Amino acid sequence: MATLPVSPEKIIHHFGPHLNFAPQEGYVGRDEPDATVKTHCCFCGMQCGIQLLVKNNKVVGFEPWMEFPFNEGRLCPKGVQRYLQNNHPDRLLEPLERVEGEGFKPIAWDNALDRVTSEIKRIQDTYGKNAFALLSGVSLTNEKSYLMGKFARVAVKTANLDYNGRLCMVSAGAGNKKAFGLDRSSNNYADLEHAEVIIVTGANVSETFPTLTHWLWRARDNGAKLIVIDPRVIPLARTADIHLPVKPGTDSALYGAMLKYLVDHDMLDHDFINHHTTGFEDTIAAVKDYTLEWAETVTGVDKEKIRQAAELWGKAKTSFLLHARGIEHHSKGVENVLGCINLVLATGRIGRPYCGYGTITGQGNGQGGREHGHKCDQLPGNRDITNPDHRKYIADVWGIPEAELPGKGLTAWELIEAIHRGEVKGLLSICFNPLISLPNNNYVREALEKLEFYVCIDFFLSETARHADIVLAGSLHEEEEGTVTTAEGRVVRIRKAVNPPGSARTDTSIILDLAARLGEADKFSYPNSEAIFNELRIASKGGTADYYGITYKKIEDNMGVFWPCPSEDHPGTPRLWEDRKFATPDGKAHFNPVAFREPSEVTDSGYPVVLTTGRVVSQYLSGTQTRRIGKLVGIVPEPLLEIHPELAQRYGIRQRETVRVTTRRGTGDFAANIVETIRKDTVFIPYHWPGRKSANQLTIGTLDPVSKIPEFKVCACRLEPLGVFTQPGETIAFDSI
Ligand SMILES: Nc1nc2c(c(=O)[nH]1)N[C@H]1C(S)=C(S)[C@@H](COP(=O)(O)OP(=O)(O)OC[C@H]3O[C@@H](n4cnc5c(=O)[nH]c(N)nc54)[C@H](O)[C@@H]3O)O[C@H]1N2
Ligand SMILES: Nc1nc2c(c(=O)[nH]1)N[C@H]1C(S)=C(S)[C@@H](COP(=O)(O)OP(=O)(O)OC[C@H]3O[C@@H](n4cnc5c(=O)[nH]c(N)nc54)[C@H](O)[C@@H]3O)O[C@H]1N2
Ligand code: SF4
Ligand SMILES: [Mo]
Repeated sequence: MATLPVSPEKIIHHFGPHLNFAPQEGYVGRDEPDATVKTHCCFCGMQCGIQLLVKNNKVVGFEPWMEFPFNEGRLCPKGVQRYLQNNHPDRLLEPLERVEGEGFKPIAWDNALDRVTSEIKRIQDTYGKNAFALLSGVSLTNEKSYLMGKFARVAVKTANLDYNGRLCMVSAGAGNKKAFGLDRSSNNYADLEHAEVIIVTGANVSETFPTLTHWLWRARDNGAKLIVIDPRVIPLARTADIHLPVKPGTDSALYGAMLKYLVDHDMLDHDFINHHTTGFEDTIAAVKDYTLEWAETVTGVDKEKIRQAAELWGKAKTSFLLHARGIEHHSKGVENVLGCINLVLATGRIGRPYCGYGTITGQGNGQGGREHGHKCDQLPGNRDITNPDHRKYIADVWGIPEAELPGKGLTAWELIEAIHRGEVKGLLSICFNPLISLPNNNYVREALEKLEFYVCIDFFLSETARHADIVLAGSLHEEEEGTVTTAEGRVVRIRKAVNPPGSARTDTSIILDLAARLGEADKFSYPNSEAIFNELRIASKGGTADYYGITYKKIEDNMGVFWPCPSEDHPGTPRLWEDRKFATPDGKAHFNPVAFREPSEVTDSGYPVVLTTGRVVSQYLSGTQTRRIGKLVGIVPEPLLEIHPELAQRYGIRQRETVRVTTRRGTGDFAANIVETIRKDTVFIPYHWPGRKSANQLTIGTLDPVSKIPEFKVCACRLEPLGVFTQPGETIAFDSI
């Protein structure tokens, strides 16, 4: 096959087929690779297609995969650099054991795995089955996510398994299930192209889903109006028709006022509301007092701008509403999501060409990983672990009596609290770095230190892994076969390009080995990842997330298949709800009343400034992977405190001055970046860094009562300039290559 020799430097942020550079034939100045492997980026939920170049069992570079329909070869700065991990000098090449007073020492695999199983048994014999907990993550493939759910319930026999999606998509998932009975974007993103009006709320798309901007620009080229709702003038907002700089924690008031405006001006799809929904009357009753004036006082957004936004939305014939963590990371995350869905249902613009709604899933397999049972309340196929029929079906697939299937366990943050209370004594984590990612990380560190035994499976020594008794050297995305499900709901193939380096092992083989040592070899013997997928297909059959009709071959032949796909002759479902039959028991979409309530911590004289947290384009999540890649470190070397000039002046803060930020949980020091693109009452800190640079020293552990997501997006802080100045790049204190 002819391949384009493209060096990383040549791939720029939004390069498209029209970009004018002349590729040379062959691999000038480079060796011919042994193989070119079509797979997907390991990072965000876009799961851009990419080709990895392999030489001598090492990933040595990449090329765009032009034919993959979502990104058509485009990649963002992280995608361009991701190939540098496999060969990285920090890769864990063998298991490690902590030796008191000496630090980590290499240990043989057999000894490491025996120690893990004997500690699981000791802790469970002494304190009960649920005293051993597991934390999993959705950078893992569907196969591994499914396997972790089965491993916890069938091999470890504990109820306590949860996952890092608890910090991510659960508010959206809970809201979608309430409203639609199913949790997926209603349309694929090609339906953005001819949407007349697009609302993007709480999603910094240009930095967090850069290749999605292409579809937004295509819509703009076709005349779409864009409404951006964000406390910051994010890059996307600079060209928006309307930007609503909402005060963090007040979105539900904004959506309520917009809904009232639609009702008062009869901008409603009565036919859709009457025939295909329930709950409309109660929902509008809840917002009857939400005038534009009231909304302005609560949200801090000019009432005329709210009116304009409601007017645009109300009059559109086609539209798309997208949101992400900006509205979901709240103690009322589910209510915010439902507020958005109410606006969509009121206008009936869903599940038709160019009429869609969806949360933008964050992690690589954030979609598939939230369907196949490594959540504390869930079984595969997005089944409910408390539903007797669902339990029976999965118990049969797994070959165990239903009574042996554990019940609902604790969520991620509740597990940390249970460790503090002494109820959970042992922990296995895979693909999760809670010490950076959970709120109030001083409290998390104390919990890790209280554990009698902690084992971590990772390919780098993450900050959390440093607290482990045993670290098992696992595998990267490109070291195992599997599937993931993109933010659109498209199931795609992850291809193995290389073997894990040194004596590192695939995650799957580690889990299967542990299951065998726990005496369950017969239930955990799969010849390959495809065999796990084939069991997952059966386990998901008849569930709302039905993958039964999807096979590896079908995915490969079609470059992906959209679930639900209930039979092998079914083509998959890029657009949901075209038949107007929703997945709720009554087949209707459900309006849900949303009354505004304050965030869990509001500003006062002691803590007068709103703190919100999020991301930058060049770093990924807890940074374990991206803080090790020099070129990415160089783009944003350290977390900066974004602050408006007027607020900075009030505290005498100057550009690049180190500012001490204090909340009721902790303090951190951050260099100031004085910008006019943020509200005057709010500061923003990206959270990808550890130690004194960690935003999560400051954040609050209050949970949404339904989804149990922490309130990362709003708490109260105070600011103190320290009189110390740094220049960009001066404080780099992290390993890079
Ligand atoms: N570069 C990069 N890309 C990523 C990731 C990454 O770490 N780095 N992570 C991936 C993952 S797992 C996720 S979940 C996604 C997250 O993607 P996003 O949700 O887009 O990212 P965030 O920066 O967390 O938050 C988005 C925006 O919410 C705004 N915001 C804060 N408070 C509020 C509020 O109360 N209301 C509203 N309307 N907006 C508010 C912030 O100003 C911010 O611009 O990104 C994915 N992509
Ligand atoms: N303040 C604040 N905190 C936040 C957020 C915020 O906006 N603000 N966002 C939250 C969100 S949305 C998210 S998703 C979480 C993410 O939080 P985490 O899930 O803790 O973040 P990751 O960096 O993905 O951690 C995954 C770890 O698993 C490893 N890993 C990755 N892939 C694999 C794999 O395939 N196999 C194995 N064995 N290991 C793997 C990585 O090296 C890393 O150490 O953070 C949350 N925390
Ligand atoms: S947009 Fe997401 S999936 Fe695509 S290259 Fe960037 S990080 Fe990777
Ligand atoms: Mo996330």
